[in-house]
Amino acid sequence: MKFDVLTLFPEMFDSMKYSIIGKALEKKLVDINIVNIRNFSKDKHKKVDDTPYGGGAGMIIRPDVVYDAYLSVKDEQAKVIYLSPKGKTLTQAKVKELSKENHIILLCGHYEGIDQRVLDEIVNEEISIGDYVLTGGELPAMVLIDSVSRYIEGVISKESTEEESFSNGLLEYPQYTRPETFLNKNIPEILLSGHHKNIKKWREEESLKITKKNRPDLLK
Ligand code: 4GM
Repeated sequence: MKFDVLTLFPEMFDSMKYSIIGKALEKKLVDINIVNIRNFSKDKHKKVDDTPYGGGAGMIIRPDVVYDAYLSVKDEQAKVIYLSPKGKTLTQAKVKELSKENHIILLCGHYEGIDQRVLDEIVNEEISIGDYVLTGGELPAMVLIDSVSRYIEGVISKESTEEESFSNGLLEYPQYTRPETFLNKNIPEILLSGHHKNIKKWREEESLKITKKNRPDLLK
């Protein structure tokens, strides 16, 4: 899977060289190409934004600069995603669907916004990672890359995506490891029984309990 990221803050993506995504990059299972939108400014001061037509606060990123950045990575087969609080909410089902793509181009905007004409021209999907506003689309782009990459063969084990929250529409059951007693608390006795059918039943009940408590909306 290839990701191109169009951003004004390329250094923010340095953090993706760590942990599981870092390993996936080393193994060439995913490729992340960061494109600095500012490199496409024709202005001698490398300016990329200007004041909004019609007035109002803040600055708007110019469409020509974003378009030239896009042309540098353009591919008719690629899906172009704009990360914005106005987008459709990212869900695990959507993440799974996106993992089937070969090439995704992510456009990171700012609170100041991007001229609508270039968005109308190049964006296939507007996606939000949740109902809150951030200073930029970079963290949402990293959230999308991380969540999608987990479904790419070889990044994590198949079993890891099979028994996790949302995989069966419910939140995950609690997990325990050694020591058997911690701060005077024992682990649930059933987990020591070796009775796999009863353990499975207990885990399903615990899943339902935590989902009812924290996310009753998932049960509707
Ligand atoms: C406004 C318009 C995405 C703000 C476009 C981006 C939250 C999300 C921004 C933008 C963002 C989200 C930048 N904040 N909920 N801020 O996915 O790119």
